[in-house]
Amino acid sequence: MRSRSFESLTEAYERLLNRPNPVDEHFYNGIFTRYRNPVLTREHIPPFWMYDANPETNPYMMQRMGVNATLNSGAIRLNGKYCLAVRVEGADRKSFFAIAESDRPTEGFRFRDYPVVLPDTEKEETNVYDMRLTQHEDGWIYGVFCSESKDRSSSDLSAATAAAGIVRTKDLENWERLPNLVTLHSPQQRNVVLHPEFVNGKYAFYTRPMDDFIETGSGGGIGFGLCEDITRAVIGEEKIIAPRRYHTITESKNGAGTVPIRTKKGWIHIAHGVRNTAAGLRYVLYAFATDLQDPSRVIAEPGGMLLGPLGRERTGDVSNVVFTNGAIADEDGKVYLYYASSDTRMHVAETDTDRLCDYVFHTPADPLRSADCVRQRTELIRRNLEYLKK
Ligand code: M1P
Repeated sequence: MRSRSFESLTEAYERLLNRPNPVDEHFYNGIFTRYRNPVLTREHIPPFWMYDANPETNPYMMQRMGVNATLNSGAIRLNGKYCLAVRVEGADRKSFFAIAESDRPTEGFRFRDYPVVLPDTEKEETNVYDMRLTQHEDGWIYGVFCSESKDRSSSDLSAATAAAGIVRTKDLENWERLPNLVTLHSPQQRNVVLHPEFVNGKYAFYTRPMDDFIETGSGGGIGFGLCEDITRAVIGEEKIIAPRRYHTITESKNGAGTVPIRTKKGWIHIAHGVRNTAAGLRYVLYAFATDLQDPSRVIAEPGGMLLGPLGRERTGDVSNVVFTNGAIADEDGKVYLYYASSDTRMHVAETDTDRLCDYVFHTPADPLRSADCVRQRTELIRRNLEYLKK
């Protein structure tokens, strides 16, 4: 094979970053717009993160440190830029965070020169991933992520424990690490999200209690808990606000996704739901709303999924998965939902708060039985046929 020059690799990378990302005109559902290209793939990783650029020490110009995937990203608008805290997975399976930013919400994302260097305070921690970025009313930007460690109490080599790591920053550059969240009644936690406002003067977290690393066990869904001091965050009671349910998209598990979006009608949450199939777990996104004064009170719960894996999104390292942990709501009402497909690459879907509210408050709830689903649909068809006759 012919070795390529570092310059030609850099040119290809720049071409990719400058590629426009048109709307996917083949997709329509009235709820959101899809874009034709992913916003981030492993091809968006700067060549100087992977290659030794010096031909004297790298005569074959080969990757010395490969990257496998760019996925589950927290999102925030900061200093006018759309910023993603991306989960980058190296060829060695370890994930880390890196900030990619753009002036435009749907294209042009470029990684900052260096990945995020988290203070290394949790000595047992093996892996970190899926950071949610919350611009909190206390003035800090918090990053809440999964901090994974080997479970040394088990003889199973793969046994691990998941906890919620917490960092804070003002600029996405300098990070202060706080102790991991302690939940007194749940052995493990993943998919923890910090609410952006104080609730009753306290920090409010959406949790996902779990008995085990993969199975949530007795953990019945998305929880909600309050803590006094985020610098030593401890949650006692976790109230389940969005339970998983038999024969729905959340039967196996669910988890909070984006930081809730404040709208006139309530907080809009975009979460993930998981069901089991003969082909393995299938992850889709769904939405619900909670009360503005009491964000632990669900006030609207549309049935079914908001967004599922489609076309090329359906295959990847963990196929049949879409996952979100970041959205940006702009002042003009537009909402950019950043989601990963099949644990491999990042996409964006565009909508706005009015549409999201219309979707959340006017989509019928899941009636939980086929017979009732047919009744719901028959009623829609009957109304339509009557209306269209006029
Ligand atoms: O592989 C799909 C997703 O699995 C996990 O989500 P959950 O905890 O709900 O099962 C997460 O590890 C996530 O990173 C991953 O995308």
